[in-house]
Amino acid sequence: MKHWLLSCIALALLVPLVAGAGPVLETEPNNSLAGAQSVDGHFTLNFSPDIGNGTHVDNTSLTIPHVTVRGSGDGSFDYYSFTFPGPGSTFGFVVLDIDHSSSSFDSRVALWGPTGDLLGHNDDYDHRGGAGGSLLHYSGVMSFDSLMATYVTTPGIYVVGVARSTASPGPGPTGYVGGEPLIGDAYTLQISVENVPVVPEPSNWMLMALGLGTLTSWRQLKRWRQD
Ligand SMILES: [Ca+2]
Ligand SMILES: [Ca+2]
Ligand SMILES: [Ca+2]
Repeated sequence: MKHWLLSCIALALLVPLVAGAGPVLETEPNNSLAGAQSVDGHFTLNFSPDIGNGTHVDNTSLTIPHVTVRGSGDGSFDYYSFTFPGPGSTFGFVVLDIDHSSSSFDSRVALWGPTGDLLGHNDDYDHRGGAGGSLLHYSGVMSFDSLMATYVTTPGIYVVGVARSTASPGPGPTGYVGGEPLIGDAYTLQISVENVPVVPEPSNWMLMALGLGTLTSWRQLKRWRQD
């Protein structure tokens, strides 16, 4: 019984690795447009209560490929890149949505195109936009969490930048000036992009094969120990 339980735990750990799904953890250094951390290969259509299209009502996690990034500050800017589009498409809707910021962090988010052109940026947004994940922080309906949405049509590598609200975004290769996230700042960045490849969800057969493989490995290990 104990062995079976351990196998199940191992399987639970293996499945997200195989699927490539789940949050992407920020990897430093990612401090410049040219040094952005790629999130390609992590887009999914798994449900998330925190992913929407900027309106007050729509959850788009099941319809628009998305990736969740967990980042934190260390006195440097944080840049993330994705490749657009996937095969057979020419345009796509992009939503960049900051959620679950630490109380210290008033975010700004920005998007740069394949030639380094600044496509847009946002400081604060309606807390109801982008589905859940953002708190009402001051008067009216606004949150310190950022959100921006735009359409893209040019194939290539796009870069998302996360900074403090005091940062000034400019064109590449410089990008942001001033306002780097600081130690103690933390945030979740939701990147939604139409028409990019998604990680396929593991099929039941794959789950079963993984379970059998784990059990076999465990029995093999037990046999070795007995030899
Ligand atoms: Ca950084
Ligand atoms: Ca959100
Ligand atoms: Ca803000």
